[in-house]
Formats: sequence, C-alpha cells, structure tokens
Amino acid sequence: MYKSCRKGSTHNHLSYPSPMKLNTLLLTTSLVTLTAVGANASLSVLSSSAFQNKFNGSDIFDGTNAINGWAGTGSPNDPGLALSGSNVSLNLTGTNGWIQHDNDATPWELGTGSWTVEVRAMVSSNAGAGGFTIWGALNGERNIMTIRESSVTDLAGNVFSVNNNVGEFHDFRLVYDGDDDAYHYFRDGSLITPAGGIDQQAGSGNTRLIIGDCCTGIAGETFGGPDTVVELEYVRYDNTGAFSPVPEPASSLLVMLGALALGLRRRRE
Ligand SMILES: [Ca+2]
Repeated sequence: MYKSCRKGSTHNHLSYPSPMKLNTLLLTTSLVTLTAVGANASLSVLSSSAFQNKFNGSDIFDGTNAINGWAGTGSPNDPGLALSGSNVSLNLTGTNGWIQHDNDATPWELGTGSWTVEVRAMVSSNAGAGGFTIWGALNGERNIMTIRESSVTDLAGNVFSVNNNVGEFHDFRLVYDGDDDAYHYFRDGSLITPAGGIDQQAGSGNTRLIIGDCCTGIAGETFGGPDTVVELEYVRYDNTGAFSPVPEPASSLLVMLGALALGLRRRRE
C-alpha cells in the first residue's frame, strides 16, 4: 500500500493523517490499548494501597517472631524468616516453607465471596527452581498463583507470563471474582490470564492464605526447596471485592511511546 503511494500517486497526502489528527489517533489508540490491558468487565480498579489489610514485611515478622496473625510454617521446614529493613525474606533450608494466615481468626478467614491479594516481591535465582506461590483458599475452593524465576503459572504449570522475576521487585496480584466464579492474575499492573479468567485449582475445605513455597514440584519440575530466597516488600489483601490494579505509569508511557514510534516510522515510509 505504501509502495504504491510512493510511485506517484496524486492522493498520497490522503494516506496520512495530519499531525493533529495523528496525535489524536495515537492517543486514542493508546487509550484503547490501555483499556484492553487493564480492564475486565466485572473488576473495578483499586490500588493495593487502599486495601483493607496491609502488611509490610516488618508487620509480618518482628525479627524474632511472626506477628499480626501470621505464622511461619511449612512441611517439613520453617521458612527461615529474616528482616531486611522493613522487608521480610524467606530463606529456605528444606523442601517447603511459607507464611500464612490460618488461625481461624484472621481477616482473610472471615471473608467470603470476591477477594484480592497483592504481593510485591523479589525472587532470587536458585538453579531455575526459585519462586513462591500466592495460595488463596476461601469459599470452598482455592487457586495457587505460582511465581517462578522466569514465568508466572498456575499450579498445573500453565504459563501466563514469561517475564523475568529475578533480582527486581514486581507486583503480583491474584483476584477471585465471585460474580463470574473466575480467577485473574496480574503482574505489574497487567492482566496475564485470559480475559474470562481461569478456574479454581481445586476444591478446598480450608480457609487460608499462604505466601511462599508450598510444594515439592510443579508440572514435573522442582519448585523452591533449599537455598530458595524470596524477599517480600508487602502482602496486602481485601475481601470486599475483585479489584484490578491501576496500570503502571511506566507501562502507559511505553504504550504511548510505542504508538508514537510506529506512527513516525509510517510517516517516513
Ligand atoms: Ca518446594
């Protein structure tokens, strides 16, 4: 199409929007893209900073004991909790280890219906096995968002993101939408599961929230285990609804710049 225009078409200028129209087009394109990335029909946007229950690492572990209803546990080993500033790290020496709200009196266990959990965490590399799960069990069922070194999967190993999670902090959000009976995963503000969500991992009579290394292996591969280190900046959850995150400004900017670059390239052709 562009080649034929260059070969002396007299209506060449009609192929391109004016700069003003181009800007409008780019802005519209960007907004449409952002809406598509961040929106889900039945989710409303809520920053985790407005969640009902918010725990920095130092609200989970005081340097000696797990606090505020949290317990460090696992099978067979404890998670090796340690403070790093206001962050808490899990330093495993055994097969599994996690923190949990599971004493029948935490806000998590008093919840019902839709819920949202967000964890900001950094995974360290451990021969490809490093990572942790966000295990949400409520309403007679559970879903287990699985954050690995270079992917985010469910417990069955279905891959929803192949971005690197090692060495930098990222936001991971697990949402249960009770209206649609569906789960949604977000990474750094972007929806990574299909638009309609995914199903429960399994039914469960437990009501508990686990953050950490739950399991020996996932999809035939070793998960976590000795020398696994995960640093948590915060764990936040809200049992009053299914909330999507505010898209990150950086993501929005990248979308805008991408659209602009595409537009400029087309103008040069
Ligand atoms: Ca493990």
